[in-house]
Amino acid sequence: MRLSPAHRTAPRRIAAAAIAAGAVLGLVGTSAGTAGAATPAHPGRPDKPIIGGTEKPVGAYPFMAALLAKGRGNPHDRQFCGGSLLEPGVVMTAAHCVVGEQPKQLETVVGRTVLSKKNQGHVRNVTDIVVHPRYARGQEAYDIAFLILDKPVTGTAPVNLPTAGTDALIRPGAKATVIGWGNTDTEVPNYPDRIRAVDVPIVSHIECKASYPGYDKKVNVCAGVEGKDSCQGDSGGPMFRKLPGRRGVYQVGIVSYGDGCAAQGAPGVYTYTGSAKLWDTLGESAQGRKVKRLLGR
Ligand code: 4AZ
Repeated sequence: MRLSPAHRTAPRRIAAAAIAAGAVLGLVGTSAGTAGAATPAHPGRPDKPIIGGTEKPVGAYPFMAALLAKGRGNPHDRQFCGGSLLEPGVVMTAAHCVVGEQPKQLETVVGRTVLSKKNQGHVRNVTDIVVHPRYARGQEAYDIAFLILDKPVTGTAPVNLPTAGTDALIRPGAKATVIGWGNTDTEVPNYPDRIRAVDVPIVSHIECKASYPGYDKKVNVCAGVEGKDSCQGDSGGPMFRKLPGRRGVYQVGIVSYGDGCAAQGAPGVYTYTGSAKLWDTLGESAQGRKVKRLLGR
């Protein structure tokens, strides 16, 4: 689901809560209004600012995944969330993207840049969806889930995760990057076919809690500034940092929610992937323990 009608009519509402109701169903079920956001009617304005970002060349983010509703239409119209390759057989995304969905309803494509280009990247079926055991619909925290793929994606370097419990990577003011095929326009729905990226500053927990009462600093991190943010359709995708002298990038966040997009005083909220509590509590379910073993955590 891209732009929820609830979001359009009630801009102060937290977007993720609205989305939790039917991430995929909005696209798979009927051709409801929400799916129309990415129909051929979308004008495509590549020069417009994700919000405030730029287009990226093919191959720039090999670990990036798109979540697609299974079907025969153009993948651009079927994309509803982002994700990232964590292991050859595991894609990480947001819980609100996939909660309540059946693996058969989705597929994922890893390493594609232009959604409509079917020859780009690696398409995989999903055999299992593992939602964090503490994620509760209608609430915001623990917004993380894992897709188990039918076949591993080999020859692609997965994204790195921070060592759990080391918060050095989320120092306020540090520069991170968020990528996706989400809405690029704060006024009208505009979903790009080519991936976009924007650099966003990490925002302090204090500032973030002031904007969002449901914010949990143990498992969340905020980023963004007026004009630069993730938006609808970017959910589940990665926010990451490039570290000097280190190969690859480190994913510090998963796009989770926000109050609108790119507005002053309303940074984007991310699931914090370096959170010790997030990974510890994943072990509270049998499925979560399985994922931890798969990831060697
Ligand atoms: C969403 O609804 C969404 N500005 C994603 C990111 C943000 C807001 C909403 C952050 O998917």
